[in-house]
Amino acid sequence: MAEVTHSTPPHADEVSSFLAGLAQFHLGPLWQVLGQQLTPTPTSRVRPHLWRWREIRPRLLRAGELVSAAAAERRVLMLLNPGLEGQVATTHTLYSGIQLILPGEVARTHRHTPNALRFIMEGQGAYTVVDGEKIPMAPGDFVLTPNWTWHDHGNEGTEPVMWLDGLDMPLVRLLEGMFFEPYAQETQPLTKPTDASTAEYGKGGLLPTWQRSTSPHSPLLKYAWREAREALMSLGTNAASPFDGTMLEYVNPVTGGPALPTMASFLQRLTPGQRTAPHRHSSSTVYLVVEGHGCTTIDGKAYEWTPGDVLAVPTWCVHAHANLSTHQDAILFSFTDAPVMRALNLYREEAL
Ligand code: 1HN
Repeated sequence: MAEVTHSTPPHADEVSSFLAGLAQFHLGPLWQVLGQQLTPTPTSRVRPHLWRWREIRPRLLRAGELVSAAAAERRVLMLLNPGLEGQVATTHTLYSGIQLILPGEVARTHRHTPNALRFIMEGQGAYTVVDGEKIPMAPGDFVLTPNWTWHDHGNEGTEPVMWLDGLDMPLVRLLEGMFFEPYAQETQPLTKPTDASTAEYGKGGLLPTWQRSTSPHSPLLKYAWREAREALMSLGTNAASPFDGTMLEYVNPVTGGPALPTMASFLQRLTPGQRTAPHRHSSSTVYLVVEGHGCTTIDGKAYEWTPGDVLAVPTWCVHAHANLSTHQDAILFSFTDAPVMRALNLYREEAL
């Protein structure tokens, strides 16, 4: 290659006409964008946001009057992040919504590559079926429908049932890994005993010797509320995390890892008056308030919550929780994209 030398500096108009001629070849000068790309810390368009149950619930019930489950495929009000206009996303990686199924309704069978989780908020009598296993669902239960498992829902009770859905759909779309398939019939045959995964993998650390799941998701598909709450409340609170209080993870009982390969899920307790220390991490979080009354401060702004409220915390935002009650515990359910960040060596956490 010939050596390039500048005897005279280039004229500004020479540079700008050079730059203007690049776009037609789909070329661009990196030196103009490097500062925006290599930010010292993550920059997110996601905004902290609180969705209030008293605003969601009546609108979801109204949707139940106006739209049938059959017409909707799934009757859900999406929790749309105000910083991500036009996107179906609660954070940049996580989607969440509140689903309603009325007595007698069926939400037909399908499968897709996004992983889904559910936390039941209200109502008895609903069930989900995952790959031929019927799973009755009651308030507080945490239920998985992992990547590519056939699933449908029904309500055999007498009251509306509502739950929080959490999916890794924005991440799957970014990665262009979306596949979806409807089942040929509305419902799938029941090929396993009811709650089979609880019988096999949900009995307190006792696992079958003749089989051991090697799947990338938890083989336990339901974590029942009674056991989860009891596990949380039976722990002492002295040694708890300064940042999270007493916090338990819903883990894969075989590996001890996250219940789903892309999403980690947690239940945490804040004792009356407890205030956690501020921290931040390179994972985004969706919180659901299960019990109590408190407040989460995110980058200096306070979000006050009561049961049923949902809170989105963007990545790398400083946050701290406070239980504002003097006599009642607060319990938060949450899910995050931390497993993805850890797998890619992008996870960081910082105390402030
Ligand atoms: C889905 O399949 C369900 O099965 C709920 O209940 C919410 C949101 C986006 C894409 C698929 C369900 C969903 C979803």
